[in-house]
Amino acid sequence: MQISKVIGLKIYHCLIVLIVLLFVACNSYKPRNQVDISSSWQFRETGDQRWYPAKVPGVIHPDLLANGLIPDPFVGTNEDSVQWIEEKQWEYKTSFNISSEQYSYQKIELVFDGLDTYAKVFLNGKAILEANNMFRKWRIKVKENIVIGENELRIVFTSPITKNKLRLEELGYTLPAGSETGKWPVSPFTRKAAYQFGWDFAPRLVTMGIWQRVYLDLWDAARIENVVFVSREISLGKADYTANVTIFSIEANATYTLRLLEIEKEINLNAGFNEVSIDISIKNPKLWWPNGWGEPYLYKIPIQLAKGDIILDSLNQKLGIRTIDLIQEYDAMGKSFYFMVNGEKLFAKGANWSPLSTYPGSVADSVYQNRIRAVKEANMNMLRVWGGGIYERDLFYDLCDENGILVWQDFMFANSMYPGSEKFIKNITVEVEEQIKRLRTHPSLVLWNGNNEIDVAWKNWGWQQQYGYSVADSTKIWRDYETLFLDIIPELVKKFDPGRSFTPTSPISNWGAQGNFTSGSMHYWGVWHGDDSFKDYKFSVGRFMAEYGFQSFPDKATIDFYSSNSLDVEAPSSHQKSYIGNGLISKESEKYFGKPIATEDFIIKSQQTQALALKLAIEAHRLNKDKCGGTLFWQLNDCWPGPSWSVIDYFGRKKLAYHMVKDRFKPVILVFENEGNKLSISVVNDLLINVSGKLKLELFSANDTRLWVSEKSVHIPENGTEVIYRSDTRKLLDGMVREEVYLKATLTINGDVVDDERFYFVAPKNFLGNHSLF
Ligand code: BMA
Repeated sequence: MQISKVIGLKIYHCLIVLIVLLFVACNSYKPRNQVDISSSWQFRETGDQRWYPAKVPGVIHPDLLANGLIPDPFVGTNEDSVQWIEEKQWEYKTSFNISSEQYSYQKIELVFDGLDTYAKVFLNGKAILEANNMFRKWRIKVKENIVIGENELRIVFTSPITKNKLRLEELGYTLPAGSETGKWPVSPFTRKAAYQFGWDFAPRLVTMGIWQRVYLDLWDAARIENVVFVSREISLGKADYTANVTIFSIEANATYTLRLLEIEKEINLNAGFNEVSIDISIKNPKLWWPNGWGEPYLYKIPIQLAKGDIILDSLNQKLGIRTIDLIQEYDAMGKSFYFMVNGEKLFAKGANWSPLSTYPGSVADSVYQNRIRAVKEANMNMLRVWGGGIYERDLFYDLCDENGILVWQDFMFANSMYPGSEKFIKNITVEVEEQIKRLRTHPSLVLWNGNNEIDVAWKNWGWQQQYGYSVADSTKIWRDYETLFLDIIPELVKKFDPGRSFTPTSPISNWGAQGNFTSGSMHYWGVWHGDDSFKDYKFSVGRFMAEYGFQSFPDKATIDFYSSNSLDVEAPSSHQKSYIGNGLISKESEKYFGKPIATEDFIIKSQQTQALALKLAIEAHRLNKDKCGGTLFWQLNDCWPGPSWSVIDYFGRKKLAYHMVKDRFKPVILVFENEGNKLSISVVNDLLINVSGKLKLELFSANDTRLWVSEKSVHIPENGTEVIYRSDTRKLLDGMVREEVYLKATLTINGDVVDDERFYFVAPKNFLGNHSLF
């Protein structure tokens, strides 16, 4: 009975396969189809009997939380009590159905956009993949393992700690490991987001899981792998591009039709990957402009791959027509670092972007939309995707394209030295190639940068002594660095994205010595990590300010989420991850805004202090736009709720500094400068036009009664700066009490107020009026 049932079933399966084969043979090809595998996922710790519902894309911590198995790691000191998760082995499984129609595709591939990180994948019990890199995409041919009807997919995640502990011992010396806080510094060995191992703004939550989309890719005959437009000539009248279309064909000597815009081409392909080139010319092109300079116009280029009447694959590829170059040239000051966009010198204004969550795959699209809207509204034109985080999802770059936000893209390496084993380098090589190919199509992408701070760290942070390296170890470690960042990665950029600029590291110059402010990119941390005061921002302007910042506390509602006793914010708390702690916030805020009278006052004062720091820095950078190519403060956003350098907190609540930055990034601003009794007002203009305006000066008493007014016409040079007013504060005060008056400057262009600024003759805490900020 049993045997006959089995035989019956086998015959039944054979019949279906036969029918399917016949169907393929007799029928025409079908269009490519993708089927998400996002439902019915379950997870468990290996060895447990019980499975729990899971969310995919996602990772283990939010799944445990959703099932009530752990407290929220973002609340109180819970982070400490969930550390056990990182050393366990976790399993995810689901089942999905395949119809005979789906099975009839010639190719069935299982695609993981991202697995975090060491994952063994089983399909219907058979091992089909061993993944080892969070930043890679995995595509596996599964036609021979899949069945019509129900299929089971199971993934086993091994802890990066367990996995790499051994490697630590093998090496014989310890590698610097970013800001990793665990016992075993494994992060340099693990191709996984560094901030998840602990950072000075992030908790240690070493996640595991299916952090990006999983789907089946079903296709017949051939599919489009990618399309890249290489510019040949861009002039006022036309833009000439070559579209390089990479197509994978199953059969050799197969003929297809490729359509791009109105061009149709018969193509004959080999089996495997083929590159087909089509030249296009766009008459009177509309250019893609960064935010503040015009519309970021995007052409949508339809591309179709067909066989006979069947469209096998199609997509709409965006094209933003612009030229962008990073100019690093020796000049009278040292060596420049600025971007030319469409032939104009750009002053970059923006921020450093870090992941939106400790669980980056779980972030809703709306959060990305919200943040990029805030970036645009704050008059920013550039974001730096920082190397201790993740290569962002496509949506991020799409939003940057659409909103004119240039992207400085770090490769994901930060504050660590990396092993140079052949296997590891091979893994990185694939990762880098994949990411270049994925992101090079975005007009917003302006720069590939090798790593965050490793060069300056190796040369200045005393790692050699700290880790007790022998000369031989030191030589080897530095050689491994050079291989990766001076050979392999730049070669890959040159090969796959030759038109894009590359820098091996950021910063190029270390802030420690004044002489370094004459060349290259700079992370200025004299304020915060050094002993400098806010006044030093003025004298610490490098050729491109890629990082600088000051911490503050988030709004009370955010603090209430993670701390039941918001009164403890001043005490060192588990959410303050910077070794500097809260002392510096208190010290600087008391200096400018006075002693806080209660917790809420402390929170506000911390935010005012951060806003003041960013104001002083940005003004100094913009005033020096001849020398300095841009200003990107640290950091735009947060990955969890807590005090940090961010101007928008984890929940999207904007701090006072956000509003300050938005104001100071306006295209045309007035800047007050005061040295001794000498007072001046400058205008900074980022617009590409010369303008004439009117400067109105008004002296007010502390209770806002106007004491006098004067007006003068001013010339504002295009894309430049100019001092438009000078005076002596003693003359202006004319015997009045400093604490009791302030000066207001208003700039109008064609009757519109473009900026107004107030100058106080004393520190904000000593001013006798009741003004909200200063
Ligand atoms: C910069 C960043 C981060 C860090 C920040 C604040 O150096 O690259 O590593 O979080 O400083 O310390």
